[in-house]
Amino acid sequence: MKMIATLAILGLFIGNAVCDCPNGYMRHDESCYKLYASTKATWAEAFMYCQVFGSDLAVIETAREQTFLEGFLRREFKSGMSDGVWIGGTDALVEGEWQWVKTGVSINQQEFRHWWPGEPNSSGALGEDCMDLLHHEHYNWNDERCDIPANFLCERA
Ligand SMILES: *[C@@H]1O[C@H](CO)[C@@H](O)[C@H](O)[C@H]1NC(C)=O
Ligand SMILES: [Ca+2]
Ligand SMILES: [Ca+2]
Ligand SMILES: [Ca+2]
Repeated sequence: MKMIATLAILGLFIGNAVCDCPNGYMRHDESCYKLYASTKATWAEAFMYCQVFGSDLAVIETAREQTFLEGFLRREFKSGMSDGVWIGGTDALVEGEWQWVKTGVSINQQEFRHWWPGEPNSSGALGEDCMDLLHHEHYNWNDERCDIPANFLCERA
């Protein structure tokens, strides 16, 4: 009996260790997410912020993850936040060849892609090489100028 109780407690402990995210993160499936809603940074700064805290700019690989993040960001949105929220895609190395920086995986070849209609549009004279989720485009994917200060979304395992 005592043995079983010990095992049960141990199981609970291990179970929690697997399921818990660090304080301030939101769990979904195998990932923990943190939206930096009151810090605005360029894409490169946001990339570094995430790394400092043991995470990466978010990588969206499935429709399920996209749907969760749309709901999460919609709930968290409040006035004062930037329209766009940085995530971890860029085509800064080769124009038009989008990749997730964390993994180096080609976004163009990923089965799941979720660009807003008309995006990426490389708008403006300077073009747009960094990926964000725009509130006014329902958190679908957009290419944005990398030097714009915006809120950002980090993800960790
Ligand atoms: C191009 O993308 C920008 C955001 O990066 C958006 O604000 C703009 O409306 C888009 N332009 C067109 C014509 O879709
Ligand atoms: Ca992910
Ligand atoms: Ca581009
Ligand atoms: Ca764009």
